[in-house]
Amino acid sequence: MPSEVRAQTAYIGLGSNLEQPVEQIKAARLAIAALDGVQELAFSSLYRSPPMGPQDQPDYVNAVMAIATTLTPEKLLACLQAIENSQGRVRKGLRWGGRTLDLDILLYGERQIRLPHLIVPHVGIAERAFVLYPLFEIAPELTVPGLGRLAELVDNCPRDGLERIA
Ligand code: ROI
Repeated sequence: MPSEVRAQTAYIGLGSNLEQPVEQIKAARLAIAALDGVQELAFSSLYRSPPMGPQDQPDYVNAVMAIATTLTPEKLLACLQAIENSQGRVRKGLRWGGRTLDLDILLYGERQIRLPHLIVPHVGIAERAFVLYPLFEIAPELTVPGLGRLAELVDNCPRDGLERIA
């Protein structure tokens, strides 16, 4: 084992539309920042957005967090899933139905990862205003591996009702 592991910058997407979404996002931010091997670098504003997918569910609150981490992508994913579970995430029911907390690894350094349970950059990132706009707020100069400049992705993605929460 190397005695020092180089930290990578990773971006995490946070979303919630059940059980006091703003509080869910704030609690998740603290839980992520408290993980061993994780340091918070930046946190976007909170955004409200109409649901993508089935419309008979509440609006979402979304945000993006930048971290420096020495965790591997798979270990980070496991930690994020543990936080989702501890905040009452129920993994059955309708696909694309409401959720108390959704934590996605959007980007992990420059890496492109294709595992059965983990695809990075996150699937659909280029079509999701609720991911691109908060990401752009904290990392306007970013290039998304395989997809190009974030600024250009934002320009090509309508806001779809996304609003920054004051
Ligand atoms: N829609 C919005 N607006 N925000 C989300 O975070 C979100 N997450 C999801 C689905 C159900 C696809 N829709 C969403 O997983």
